[in-house]
Amino acid sequence: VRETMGARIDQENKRIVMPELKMSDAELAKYDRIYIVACGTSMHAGLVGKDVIEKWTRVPVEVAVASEFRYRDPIYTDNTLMIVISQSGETADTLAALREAKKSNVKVMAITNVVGSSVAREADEVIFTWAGPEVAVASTKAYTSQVVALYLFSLYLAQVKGTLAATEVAEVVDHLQEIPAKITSMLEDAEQVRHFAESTKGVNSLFFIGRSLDYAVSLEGSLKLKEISYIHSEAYPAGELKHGTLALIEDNVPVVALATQPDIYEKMVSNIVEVKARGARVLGFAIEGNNDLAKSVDEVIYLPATLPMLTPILTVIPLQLLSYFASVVRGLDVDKPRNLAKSVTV
Ligand code: F1P
Repeated sequence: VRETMGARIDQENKRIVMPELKMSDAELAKYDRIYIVACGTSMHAGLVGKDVIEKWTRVPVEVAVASEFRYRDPIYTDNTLMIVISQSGETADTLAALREAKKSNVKVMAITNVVGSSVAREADEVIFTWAGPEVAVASTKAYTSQVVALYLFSLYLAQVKGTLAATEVAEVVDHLQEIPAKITSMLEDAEQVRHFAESTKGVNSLFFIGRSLDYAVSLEGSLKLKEISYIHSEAYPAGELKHGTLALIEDNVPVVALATQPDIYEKMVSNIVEVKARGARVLGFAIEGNNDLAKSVDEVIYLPATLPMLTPILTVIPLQLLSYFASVVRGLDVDKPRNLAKSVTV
């Protein structure tokens, strides 16, 4: 959590401040409907943001793919806020959606990495992520920092609307501050992910399953795999498998099953049992201290414990590493994926 981020932690009071916000808190508090519009990885960050904003502020959020949103006739009310997310700030579809919204006088807040970008200039409000230059084409740290920005914004909105108590905000802040050390330890201990990735060498299709926040993150895991490893993959809401897609699970199909959310853990296990019964080879993700998941899967990646709402920031790390190693093992250039531009400006 950068000191310079548009939404940041006030260490002393364990709350969030947004010193660069131009609108008043009273104006922010009146928004009761949010559209999050973005492309690719940034859209996936938005999906995590949706769950978090709705949980902490009770404001309904719709996440839309920018390339579709620009052709819609969105229903804007006086109290609609649009959040556009774009690492580069130059993605054509995202920019087009922003411009359409501006024509209807909708307040637009941008989450972007690039100061001076079109999105930053044209939005009414900006949260800069200060993630540094994206050296590789595929977004990785951009995702993490966008998700963090969304957590901070959600907490700020919850403070302003009074939907979370100061003690609840302080608890999240404490956990957020422990995240960087946890990510470091996960990056240092990547052997198991490498091993699983190597075992996918001859494989041409892979599934990710999860529920709730785990499903949102699994979409990003699946996109990374397509982008840099060129492996067909699908992220599926685990409970939806039984409505047809289960037919594609057969002997040795790798399935990455995210089971980090305690309230729906049992339901996830029953979905894992279903795919195992059809011969899938399952890599499970569980929170440290959960000794149960190992009974139902082939291998387990343990994630450091944090608040369940914050796990997406951690879960995405081994998912990104999985794509990285799957790409390396296939002899591909991870930094220059085919058919992908750093910013898609057409
Ligand atoms: C959106 C995006 C990235 C993807 C690639 C192409 O970019 O789809 O998620 O990794 O870089 O563009 P942006 O709007 O976040 O810059």
